[in-house]
Amino acid sequence: MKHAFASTLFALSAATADVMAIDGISIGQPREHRGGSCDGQDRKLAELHTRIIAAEQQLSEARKSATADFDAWLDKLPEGPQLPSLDGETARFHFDTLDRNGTPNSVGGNPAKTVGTPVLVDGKEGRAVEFNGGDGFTFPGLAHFTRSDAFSFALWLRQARPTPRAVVLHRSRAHAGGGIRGYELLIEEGHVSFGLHHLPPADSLKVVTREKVSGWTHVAVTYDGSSRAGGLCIYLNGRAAKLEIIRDTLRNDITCSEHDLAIGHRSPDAGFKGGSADDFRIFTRELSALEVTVAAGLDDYTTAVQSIPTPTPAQRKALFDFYIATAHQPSLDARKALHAARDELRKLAGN
Ligand SMILES: [Ca+2]
Repeated sequence: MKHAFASTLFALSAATADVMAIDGISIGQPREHRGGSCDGQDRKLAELHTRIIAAEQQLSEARKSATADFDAWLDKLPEGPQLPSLDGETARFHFDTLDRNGTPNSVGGNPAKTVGTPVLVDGKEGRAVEFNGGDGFTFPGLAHFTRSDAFSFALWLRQARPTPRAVVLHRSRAHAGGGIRGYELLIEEGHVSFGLHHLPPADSLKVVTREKVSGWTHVAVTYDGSSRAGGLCIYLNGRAAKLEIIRDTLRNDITCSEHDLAIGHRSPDAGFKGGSADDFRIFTRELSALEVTVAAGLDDYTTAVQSIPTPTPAQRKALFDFYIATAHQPSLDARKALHAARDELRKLAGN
């Protein structure tokens, strides 16, 4: 599902490109002098693009060379598997208790802060929170992601009824018509969408599920930090959803220093009126598909481990992707280097 944009970038070296508008800056065209050397900045930009391409190739090579290590890792997995801990989890909200100040974060970080008067109702697991469209929570200090950061969100959702638009989760500066910058999870006529926006529609990426949701649904969003729609996945009840790409033109940053991550509401906008949420989790990495099934309460991991030494091809691929995402050190190192290069480019672009 990943876009192979490395070859495109590689073909457009700084020496040959007339105009290259990727990551918010153009290569090879005159730019305003800002007190430094334009040539020097162009050179630095070209170097970073080359570094990104090399880091992507390194990550790909690491994956290709992992088979023997993977087989050794499989042999060491214990029988009678324990569910894996999901690394990189910075927050988890069960919404089982609520007071005027907020609700606790069970992994020990910042609690959620109550906005308005959300109420607790029977949930997917214990209690859940129900919103009136103008209330919910904010999450101070959490999920301050840039477009270079990999991240994942997972939560149970239940909408009261399909509406044209319901803002479920967002960290953004304003609503869509007011100069939005940030990220957002919406339900639109029953379809789940996720967007990363600098200024839509020209500078934005957004995907939406072809499938509609109803009743309690486990929704997970994973993102790889590539600034490409192909780096976003939405899972419904633990399964990757077929997505329609609405936009794939994000070139500048999505950070929004003014507001906290929020659930249930955005003003002025259509909040998640009558909707409920349970077991909201935030991760600072891209979960693998097998990890998403764990978050969704499915038994895929257990059955895959029990299938060893004769897993089906699908089980072997799921275990391999999980291994690459969590345990294969060359892949972990390559992913870290790729993030560093992408983030340096983002900062050079001034956003
Ligand atoms: Ca709960």
